[in-house]
Amino acid sequence: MTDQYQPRPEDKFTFGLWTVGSIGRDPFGDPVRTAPPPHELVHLLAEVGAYGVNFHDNDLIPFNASDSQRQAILKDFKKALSDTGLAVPMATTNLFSHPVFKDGAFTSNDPKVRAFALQKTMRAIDLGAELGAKVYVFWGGREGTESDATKDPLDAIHRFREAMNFLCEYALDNGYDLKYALEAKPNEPRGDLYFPTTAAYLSFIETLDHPEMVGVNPEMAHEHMAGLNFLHAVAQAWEAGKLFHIDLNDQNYARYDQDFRFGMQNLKQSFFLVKFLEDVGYQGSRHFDAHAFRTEDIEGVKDFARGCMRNYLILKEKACQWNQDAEIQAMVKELKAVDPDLAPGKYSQEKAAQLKAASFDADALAARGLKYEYLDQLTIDVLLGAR
Ligand code: GCO
Ligand code: MN
Ligand code: MN
Repeated sequence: MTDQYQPRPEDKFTFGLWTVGSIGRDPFGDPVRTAPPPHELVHLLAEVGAYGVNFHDNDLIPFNASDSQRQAILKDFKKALSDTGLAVPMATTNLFSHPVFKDGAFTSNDPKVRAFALQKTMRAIDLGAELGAKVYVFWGGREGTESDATKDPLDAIHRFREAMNFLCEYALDNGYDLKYALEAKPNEPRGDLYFPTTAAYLSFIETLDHPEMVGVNPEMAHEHMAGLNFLHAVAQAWEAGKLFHIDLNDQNYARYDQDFRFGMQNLKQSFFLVKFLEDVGYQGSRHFDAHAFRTEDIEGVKDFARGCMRNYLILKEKACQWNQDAEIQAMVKELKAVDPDLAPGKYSQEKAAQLKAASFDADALAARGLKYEYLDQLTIDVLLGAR
């Protein structure tokens, strides 16, 4: 499809090696595709028009790779990056695949496992920094429990804090220009994961030694798994100056992490999300943490990747249309109306007394129709191309 919805580098569209490299394994079935090596995935991403590629340490360098294997892989990967011009904006650690992490990494009950997780993460941070990553994501895939008989939740919080404080100092000590982004998920693969929502991380971050270095990486599917409104989580992160990264994908509510193509399922939520990111001027990566259906071959993987970016760009255009629609904007303006006489503003005894003495006709206020049905329908008309 060649039209105005072609991705450009300034759109900052990124994919993980693990996303376009997904081999379609699920708990019930074997792989349906073979993953091309990382340097070929870089070329695939360049072909579909992405701006950048992100990775877990072991997406690039297998867990047991020898030094010479590591050197060879890195050489090919760096060549692919320079041949295509793709950036590496983000990197992360795989702290969930190896069975050693079966009871968690930073929160494991075993001090040896916790130490190993720190070692693995420091090495992965070195790798990310070497390749130019500016954001480092922490998704605690195994940081949780099946039974609370097995771990004290306070210990888990303390251990996680100790690890994050240690790793902040590590980045500072090495002069890395790196920010950390914490990614919440309510469950899966553990029965319950600690810090289940973006909001949980936002409050935790303030308890760290270097809160300025640490923000969040909210994922659409994760908040939807918890039945929450993703836009509201993103808005809270943004307002706190903590939206360092974002994982875009899609899925139905109340399911496992389906990782569908962005924009394919919940059009309206996706629309308001894109509109928000564009309206506030979010400058970070638009990272698609999703993968192609299990029915697809490598061409289908490209269709999937193109579709994520295309849907974002179509929704961005719709957001523009919504912002320029005279009727919609007149209504929005009215909703944002302020009355300086009634705004509580900063507290003073005088202001409090004045407010307490004011008279309100609550029944008359309540009787007004707010026209939200109409405004929402205008939105649907824009979205469905009927306007
Ligand atoms: C998941 C997560 C991961 C993380 C990734 C980056 O549900 O599997 O979303 O894909 O985003 O590990 O940290
Ligand atoms: Mn996920
Ligand atoms: Mn994710």
